[in-house]
Amino acid sequence: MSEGTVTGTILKGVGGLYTVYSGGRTLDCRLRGSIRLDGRTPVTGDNVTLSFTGRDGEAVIDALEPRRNQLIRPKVANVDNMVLVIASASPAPDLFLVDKLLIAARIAGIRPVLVINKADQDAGAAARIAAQYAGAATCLITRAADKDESGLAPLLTELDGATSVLAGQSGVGKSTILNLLTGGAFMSTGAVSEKTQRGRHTTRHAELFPVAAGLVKAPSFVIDSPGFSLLELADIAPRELAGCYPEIYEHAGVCRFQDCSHTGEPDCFVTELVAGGAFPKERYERYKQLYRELESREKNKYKKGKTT
Ligand SMILES: Nc1nc2c(ncn2[C@@H]2O[C@H](COP(=O)(O)OP(=O)(O)O)[C@@H](O)[C@H]2O)c(=O)[nH]1
Ligand SMILES: [Mg+2]
Ligand SMILES: [Zn+2]
Repeated sequence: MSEGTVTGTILKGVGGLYTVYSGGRTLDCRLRGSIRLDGRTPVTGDNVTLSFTGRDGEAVIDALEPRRNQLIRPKVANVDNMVLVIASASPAPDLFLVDKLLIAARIAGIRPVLVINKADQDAGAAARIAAQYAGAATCLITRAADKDESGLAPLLTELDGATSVLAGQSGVGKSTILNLLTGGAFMSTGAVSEKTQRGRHTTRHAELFPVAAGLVKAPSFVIDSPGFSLLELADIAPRELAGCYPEIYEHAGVCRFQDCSHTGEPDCFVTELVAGGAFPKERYERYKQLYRELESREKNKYKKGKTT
């Protein structure tokens, strides 16, 4: 890096104008020229090299660093954590949804964090869900509606120095959490774009928000996940499903059948894990159901391929 250049992270880009976070402040930036970026278009979350134009608060993007990963919706690069938020009681937690999001995170190579919010509603239920997912993700129990951010303390450690996508059903407290984390910056803009999302404008600019400086040690970013973009079961073959369950692949054993699907065949190590309590029964039951879902999807694909 030569003198006068700095690095930054793209918070959002609209019509060729990028808002870049660099050293605790935001800068308005344009691209130096697409040739220098190898024809690639920067996206939210990209790490960039900047040089200053001489005008206050303005800079030019000179280079784009390689991406570690990239999500499609929200369109954001270099994501470290997928924070799945559920409520302890209301809205009723959809554990199929949690399983599917955990699978999606695993496939995308993003660390999953399960946040069981609204612990004040039913602390016992929150603890039971955390126990059920202990082998699958980092599980945190929070109370985002507390007057200060103390109810979010366990989450702050996980977010520090990272870029995190929040996902989950509506009403679980995502906006409340994002608002606390960003010192209100999320509400002032996020609330507006959420409204347009329900209207005619279905696209929404992916925007990262810096976590308020006093809450974390290193620069940290959060982003909301709009709508139901992450709720579909990933397009994987049924046999790949077991590879998305740490409880299974971290305790890999031997089954009688080499091609065992772990859905009830005799002498299956997964059945033994369930019997011994290492793989919670409820999650295993949902595993079997998701396996069948993937299986019938595969069959339908084959049928379509044959007739057309
Ligand atoms: N009881 C309780 N209510 C909460 C908590 N966190 C958020 N809420 C409330 O739940 C409602 C939905 O929250 P919101 O942040 O809009 O959820 P979102 O739809 O996921 O963005 C609001 O009325 C919040 O005040 C919590 O920890 N406990
Ligand atoms: Mg919201
Ligand atoms: Zn098996």
